[in-house]
Amino acid sequence: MIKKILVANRGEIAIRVMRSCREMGIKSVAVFSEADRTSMHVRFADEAYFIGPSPSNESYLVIDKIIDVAKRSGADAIHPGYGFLSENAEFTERCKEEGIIFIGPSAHAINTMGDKITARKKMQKASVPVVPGTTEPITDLDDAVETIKKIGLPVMVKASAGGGGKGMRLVTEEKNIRSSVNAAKSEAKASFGDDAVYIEKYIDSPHHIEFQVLCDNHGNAIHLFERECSVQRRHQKVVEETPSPIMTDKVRMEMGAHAVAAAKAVNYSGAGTIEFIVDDDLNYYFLEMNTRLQVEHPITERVVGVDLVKEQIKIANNLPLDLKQEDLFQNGHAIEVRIYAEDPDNNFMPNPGKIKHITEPLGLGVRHDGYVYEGYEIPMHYDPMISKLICWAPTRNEAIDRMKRALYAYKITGVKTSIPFLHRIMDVPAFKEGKYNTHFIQDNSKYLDSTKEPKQKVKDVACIAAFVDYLNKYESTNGKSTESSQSLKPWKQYGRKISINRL
Ligand code: MV4
Repeated sequence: MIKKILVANRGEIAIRVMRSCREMGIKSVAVFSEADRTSMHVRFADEAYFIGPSPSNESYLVIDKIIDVAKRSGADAIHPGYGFLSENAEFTERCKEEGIIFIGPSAHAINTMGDKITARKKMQKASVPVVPGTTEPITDLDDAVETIKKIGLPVMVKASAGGGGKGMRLVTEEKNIRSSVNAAKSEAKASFGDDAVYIEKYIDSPHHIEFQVLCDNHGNAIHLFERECSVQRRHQKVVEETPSPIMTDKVRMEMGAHAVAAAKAVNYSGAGTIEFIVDDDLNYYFLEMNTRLQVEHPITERVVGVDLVKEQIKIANNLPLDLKQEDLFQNGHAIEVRIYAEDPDNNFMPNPGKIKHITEPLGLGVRHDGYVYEGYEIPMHYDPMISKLICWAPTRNEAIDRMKRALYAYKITGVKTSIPFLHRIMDVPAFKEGKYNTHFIQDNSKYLDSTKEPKQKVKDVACIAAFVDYLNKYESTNGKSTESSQSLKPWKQYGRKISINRL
């Protein structure tokens, strides 16, 4: 049985993993770079080891360094979190060679799902619906033109080694086919060292809905229902919720069964996510599989009542799943928002810096997974995500109200954050009605773009002008009350007339 886990990550996810370790009586080992000397995950762990310079390719991404710390600390297993080495097949192989348990799937599963053309073939064989398109790399431009005419425009040209929005091109006109395929190929070659591209029919205004799966090493596989992740900005998720507002019980059960079949097709082990794109008529298509624990896993944990990290560790210990599909159900509604150190009023520019003050929201139904503290300086070397706020309530409307309450109570100064933007999302009619797709943010800029309402400085000036105007009137009457000022003292009257917050 695993007694000590090296957490090959930083930030909120490192802490999240260590929390489950502690509950299970497992010791945790942190690794940290130069920029992370004062990071919270270092204090949270039972032991911590320095692994070099701040850039991740000189620290968190260096396989030899991670393996070396695992050996020196006597860790039996490595949890990779998300990002960094979490979907690196070479790393999982190295762990195996060194006799260290990698908490995650095999290199085979990572490689098969990592190559989108191979994954599409596998899914077709397993009768999982994929987007209509090609299952072989495009080698001949004339063939490409023929295929596209058959599928019908518009189409997407995608890099086989891509994913998460990288290396994609939309083709809307026949005359652009050749140049788009060529451009996609050279882009794919430059980004991934692999110029294989394939073609899919373009699904307009889709939903992004994903299913959480858990698979043990004894052939048992279950799904833990869906997460609706359509609120995205430049392929970055901003809000996630479960259940999906558009899902029906019938489609949910079908998609869940396909998600389990998809995972089984690659002999999956551990926690994984099957992504689908879904149109407004609830036609759904496999898009890709994420072979790791995901950022948005807490909403599933809250609604299904399962600690996913604990399950990952039990599976890594070769224990059979004790959860049964028929015993699982979705209880209530959970929403997660991601808080970034970014300025939403300045094109989401990263805003690293020192946290002057932080008050984290608390109370019924609120979970806050973070890592920053007062005086902490957010390094510029890593993802600017500060924390995740997860709210649960019996119904979706109550969960939204609770999220608004928690966002209102969440105070951070020193760095700009996306909190005001997230608050605005909760008030967008289409979000409240649950009628949104992946175009939500661009479609609702009139509600979301703060530059369309007066800036705080303008409000301040308006306030001062109103006060000066008042003083002028007061002084012109020699301190005697006028009709409008009546008998109130100036400050009192000012206070009643003008509430800064209401301006
Ligand atoms: C698509 C698509 C429409 N049709 N594929 C973007 C991320 C990557 N995982 C796949 N993506 C898309 N693939 C076809 N055939 C639209 C998108 C897409 C998208 C998908 C999920 C969530 C947000 C998105 C935003 C823009 C485009």
